Amino acid sequence: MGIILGIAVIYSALCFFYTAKYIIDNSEFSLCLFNPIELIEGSFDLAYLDLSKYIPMMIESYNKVIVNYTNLISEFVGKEYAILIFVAVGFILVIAGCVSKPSREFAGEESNPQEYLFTSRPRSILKCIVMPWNIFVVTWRFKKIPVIIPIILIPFIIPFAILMDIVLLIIFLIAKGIMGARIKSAFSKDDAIYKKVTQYAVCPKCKRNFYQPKVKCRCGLVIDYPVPDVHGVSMHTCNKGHTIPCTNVDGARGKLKIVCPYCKEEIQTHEAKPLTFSMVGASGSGKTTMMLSAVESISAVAKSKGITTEPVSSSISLNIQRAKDTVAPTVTGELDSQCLFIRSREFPEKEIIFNDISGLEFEPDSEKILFEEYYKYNDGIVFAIDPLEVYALFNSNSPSKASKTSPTNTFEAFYSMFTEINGYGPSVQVTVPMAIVFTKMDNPRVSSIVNAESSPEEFLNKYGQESFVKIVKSTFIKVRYFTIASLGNDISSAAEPFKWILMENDEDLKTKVF
Ligand SMILES: Nc1nc2c(ncn2[C@@H]2O[C@H](COP(=O)(O)OP(=O)(O)O)[C@@H](O)[C@H]2O)c(=O)[nH]1
Ligand SMILES: [Mg+2]
Ligand SMILES: [Zn+2]
Ligand SMILES: [Zn+2]
Repeated sequence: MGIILGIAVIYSALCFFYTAKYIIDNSEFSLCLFNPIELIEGSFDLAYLDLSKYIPMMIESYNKVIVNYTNLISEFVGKEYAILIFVAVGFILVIAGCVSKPSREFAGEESNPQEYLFTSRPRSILKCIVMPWNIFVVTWRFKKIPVIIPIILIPFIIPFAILMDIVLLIIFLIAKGIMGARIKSAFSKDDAIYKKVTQYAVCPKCKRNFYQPKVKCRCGLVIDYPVPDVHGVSMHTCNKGHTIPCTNVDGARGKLKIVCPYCKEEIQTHEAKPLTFSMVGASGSGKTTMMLSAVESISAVAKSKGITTEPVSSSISLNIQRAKDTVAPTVTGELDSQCLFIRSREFPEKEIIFNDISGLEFEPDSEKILFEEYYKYNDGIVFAIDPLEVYALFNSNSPSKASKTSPTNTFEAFYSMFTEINGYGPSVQVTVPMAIVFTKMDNPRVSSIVNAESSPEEFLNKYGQESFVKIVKSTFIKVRYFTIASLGNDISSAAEPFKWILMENDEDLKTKVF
């Protein structure tokens, strides 16, 4: 805005200068336009167009009108200075209008409180045309009565306001074109990077998934995710005047305070590509312990390669990882997903999200929306099985045996919700990787019964879970069985199911981390 207005003010000031000269020389008014072409060949003194040569009738009648004003003071200062004083006052009122507050009103709506660019605010052309006349708005807003002053002086405001309008409009339209092109190219560049590096964002609180979140300014105003647009090309400004980066050059935008557009909670996304695991399995099957050991083990591997991992949720913090053998069972109502950021100089940041609620530990009805999101956006499913439970169930003589939790029951409950939410038909082939994990292998009793069979599948077949093995195989294209220990001397196996899923989903992690 400053540049556009600056050029317009300088040009009209030059016009005023020639006009003033004309008035003093001729004791008469004529509007003289500065003509820079004349400057090249002629002298500075003559570099103007005298409008009385082109529209003599108009200038003549104009002089008849203003004589009523100038006569009031011409007795005291002489005719030429009387005209000059009035014309100068008119010129000053026009300039004052242009730089006044109403001309600098760019605030965005309440729903997105950030300032517009001068060239992109709503009805910007109209607002540009109104600028030289804004002295009326200013005086009216001030105390209403003072608006009489510009109304009385209107004959002196009109010539320079019209001149200013024409000059402003020409420069404005050129600037609008240039800004439009700059916004377009900056936006497509930024959007291409975002689509490639980040893809989308996930809320660990409400599990919903969206292209871009909202951003909270340091003053508390919540604005749309800043991207190069009508609010700015590299910086945006909130309605209270704070600047906010609108590209992720040097990771600036990734450091902003993020707000979920749905639940409005403050979250972290860092412009990191989210990779989401959903943990499935009966209560006590070892999901939470496996997740903690996996985080610990992945962090150790990453560290040895100069990669930083940052667990942001308290439930997977370092202290909890260390005390995992005493971890409290997942409590109903504690629904936040766990997030871990992975940073390296070699690749863009990644966000690993663990959805550690089996879904079966809750009434699906009361948490329906949550689970809809939970099972919709998945990069992999980790299905935990406690082999000892399978074994005990098979050897049990209890008459209520059929209703006890078995991998088949758990899988069926999960599968019906999973297919319903995703709208899959009965014969669908799911491409999401499915890791089936036998936990607690550090326990000698567990490892002896499992290792007695040739493979985990054989174990399940032998102990009454053939149907589970079959449905999983027919539904999921990518299935892999793992046997892990989350406690004991060596917990590195706990990371294997997660590594497999990460490698299936992300080139950077596949080639640079594992
Ligand atoms: N020995 C051993 N115990 C485990 C292992 N994984 C889990 N547990 C124990 O099994 C119980 C249930 O584990 P938890 O992770 O809370 O299961 P969740 O309900 O599926 O999250 C806890 O007492 C854990 O200490 C393991 O790999 N080895
Ligand atoms: Mg748990
Ligand atoms: Zn949310
Ligand atoms: Zn602000």
